[in-house]
Amino acid sequence: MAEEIKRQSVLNAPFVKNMMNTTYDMWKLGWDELNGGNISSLLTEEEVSPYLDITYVLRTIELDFPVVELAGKYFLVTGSGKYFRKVIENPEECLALLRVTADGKNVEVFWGLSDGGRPTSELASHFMSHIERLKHDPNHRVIMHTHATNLIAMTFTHDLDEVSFTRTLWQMCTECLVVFPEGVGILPWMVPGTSEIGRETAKKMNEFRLAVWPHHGIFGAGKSIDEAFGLIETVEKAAKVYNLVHAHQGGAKQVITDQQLLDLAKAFHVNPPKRYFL
Ligand code: 2HA
Ligand code: ZN
Repeated sequence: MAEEIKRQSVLNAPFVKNMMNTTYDMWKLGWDELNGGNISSLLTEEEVSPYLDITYVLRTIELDFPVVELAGKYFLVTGSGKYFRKVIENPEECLALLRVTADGKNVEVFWGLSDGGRPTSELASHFMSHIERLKHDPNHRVIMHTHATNLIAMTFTHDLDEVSFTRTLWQMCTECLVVFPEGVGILPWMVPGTSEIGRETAKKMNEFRLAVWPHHGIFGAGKSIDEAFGLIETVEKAAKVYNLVHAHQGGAKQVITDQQLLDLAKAFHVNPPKRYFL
């Protein structure tokens, strides 16, 4: 008789706990009202198998955008229509652990979405962005989307040119240039939840780890949930400073200068593209 394998509850898995805590933190920051926001985290079979029987598929969900590049890869994702506020209370309903099938046309669910739900409505943007980021960084793991309040506000008052938007962010807090020396990408306004916005977001992920969706929110990519969150948190902080300064009559009396930005780049060994400097 086959020896019974003792598995720990997936609720004890560090990747599930981190997702529960981070979604709650993001809701508390006011970024993820209602069902706003979604996260996907790439996992290895070695990480997943101590917690789940990977020969036992609960159900298969068809994708309308094939992603053969991700065949066989495991992801923990937030569910469509689920509230970040509730993930911590009910992870098994709000999250899903899944694997992309060999043909890239379906995902197999191993755990979660216990009420019969579907993975995030932005799965196209997540999966296509993972494909792009993995080309640049084999250690890439996480795509995070959120409705960061100050960043959204800034997309109404600032022009949406990538160079000038990035420069303004860098000028607001000294460490911004060091955190995202490649700058931020900006999409045109588009209808969310579609393969088209997925393709455009992924195109930006070729060059950037941050892609702004004007009047909607932001996508961030990282090697971990903490890194993707930290990137977005840094942009959101700079956008908040921008909004505070511009709410002030007369606006900024001085900003961090180009020479100071270049001094920072030199001191921290980062290489921001030349086009950002006037
Ligand atoms: O998950 O944020 O963009 C809801 C959204 C869609
Ligand atoms: Zn959104």
